[in-house]
Amino acid sequence: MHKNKLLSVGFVALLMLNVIMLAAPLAPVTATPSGTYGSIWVEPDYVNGSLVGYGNTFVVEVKINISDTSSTPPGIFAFAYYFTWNDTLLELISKITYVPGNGVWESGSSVVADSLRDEDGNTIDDTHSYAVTALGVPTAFTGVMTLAEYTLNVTYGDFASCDLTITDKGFIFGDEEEYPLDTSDGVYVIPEFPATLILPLFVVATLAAVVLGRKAWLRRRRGSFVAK
Ligand SMILES: [Ca+2]
Repeated sequence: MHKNKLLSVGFVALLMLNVIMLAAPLAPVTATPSGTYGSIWVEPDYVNGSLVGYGNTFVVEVKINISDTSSTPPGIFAFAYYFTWNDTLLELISKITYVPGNGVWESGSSVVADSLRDEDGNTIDDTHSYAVTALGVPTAFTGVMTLAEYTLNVTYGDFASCDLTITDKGFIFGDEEEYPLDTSDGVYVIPEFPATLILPLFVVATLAAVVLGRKAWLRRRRGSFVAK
């Protein structure tokens, strides 16, 4: 009996662990990247292709955080970057691009580059080149903003991964000089064992253990009753 009670306590603990895992957030909240002069990054930084599913789309953003400190020229007048994906795993469906607004770059801006490129030479686009410069002598941009949103389609269903790569092609600051931003790529992954199945399988295994444990206990009870 004591052994059965211990087993029951174990099963309850497993069930409680299931509840805790279901309630826990799946990803930690990360702080906005900074960098010496600023940063450019992909958000979210991790995309699980299994969760998206073959033939479905997901959206990632390219964001910047331009520092405004006394040790650096305040803000940017122009920017240029490449965003690159693996064209055998993903297909770009659409993109939305932005320029700094909200009281900066008052004289408008000129889009220098907004083109899709085939950088690896397989005739399929794998890179977006985006560059914008302010006109006149405007207020330089500092702070956080989204430069572009990319909608990508999952075109390969097996285990695979690739970087969603950012290449800094030049951020021109208030003194007309180019300073490097900290860059942070995103990662796209179809895991070998889909993470989506881990939790349901754990729940099923726990329930199966409870049922089997109960049956074994009943068999022993019946056995001792017959023996009497
Ligand atoms: Ca290509």
